[in-house]
Amino acid sequence: MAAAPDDERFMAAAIRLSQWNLGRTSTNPSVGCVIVRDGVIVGRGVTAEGGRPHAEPQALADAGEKARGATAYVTLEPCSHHGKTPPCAEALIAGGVARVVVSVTDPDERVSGRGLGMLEAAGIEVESGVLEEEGRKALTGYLTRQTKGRPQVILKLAVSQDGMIGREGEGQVAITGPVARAQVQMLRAETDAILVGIGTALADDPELTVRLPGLQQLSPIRVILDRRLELPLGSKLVKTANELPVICIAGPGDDGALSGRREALRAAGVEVLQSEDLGALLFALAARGTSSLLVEGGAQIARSFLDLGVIDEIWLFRGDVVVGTGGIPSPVTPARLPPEFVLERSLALGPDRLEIFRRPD
Ligand code: AOF
Ligand code: ZN
Repeated sequence: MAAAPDDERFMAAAIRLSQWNLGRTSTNPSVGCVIVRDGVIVGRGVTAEGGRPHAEPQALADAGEKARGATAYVTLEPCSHHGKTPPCAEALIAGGVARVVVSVTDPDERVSGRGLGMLEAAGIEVESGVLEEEGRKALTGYLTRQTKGRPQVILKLAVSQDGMIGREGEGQVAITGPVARAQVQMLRAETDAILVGIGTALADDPELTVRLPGLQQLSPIRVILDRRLELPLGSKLVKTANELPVICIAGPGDDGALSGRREALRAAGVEVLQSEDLGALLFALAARGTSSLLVEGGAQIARSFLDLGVIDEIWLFRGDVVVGTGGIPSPVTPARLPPEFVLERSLALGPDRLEIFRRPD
């Protein structure tokens, strides 16, 4: 049965609301819930920062007595388990809602189908799959970690007019302007972790934080692929490691040769992990609750992730400048894009342009 237009309209509102806390609820997904009575939204809730309380009890509290007989729209199936909070399905039952409309069922094995089952058993009318495609997009990080055991991976590249990402032997080359750079900071704020290779860390001495006013506390954890543990103790990354986690990923084996470096980095507050390969690294990051990973540099690393087939989205910032001689070619340009990716969004950012490509599931 096709969803009623009103159901889609209110689910769209719940999905928009869910974006409010994207990047702030890890390891929990950011879920949105609106409660509707006689065609009017009477309660709103979104998963709180840090993941709890969940969306539904907040929307119910917001609606108060008006929740009785109302319809709740939730982007993810209400939970049925006694975790760190009581089940949301129970809260909806106790709140007296007559109908629950869900976008995406929860793959978490403690919930999966049971949340809907509890509601139905209590005589509540239940519908799921409303605006499912949009709902899935809004929950991509969480769903990828639950179903694939790895974070959602976003590759960000800034490419000049002549298809370059920088210049050989130089640190940061300005490819895009301030509006595009602010957009990159927004993207960082919405992701759990950011990754660069040691080459980029050495050449640029980056901080990899969010510096937009008011959003500084949303900086992702920083992961450096640093096979031989070369990250300098004087780098900005190491100097800020006590305020915001930095994880250096050493290559496999060779314990003896690296032990001095490892101890020095650890003493400076850097976490050092060893990983066999990128697949194992992604698995380890997911196991510690990372739902989304932003891969920012450089070309070699972008290629390795692309070759492994684990890039879910490519954010291609197309700059206005020409790099010319000595340029480092981008592994991805609009003309040289892995064929499975489709353009999802294209927007102007001052003189530059952002194109977002997605690999369909
Ligand atoms: C909901 N509403 O807003 C969210 C849900 O560790 P806990 O007890 O907080 O449970 C985490 C699980 O709760 C998570 O894996 C997912 O299944 C669900 N998240 N559920 O009903 C929400 N954020
Ligand atoms: Zn819940």
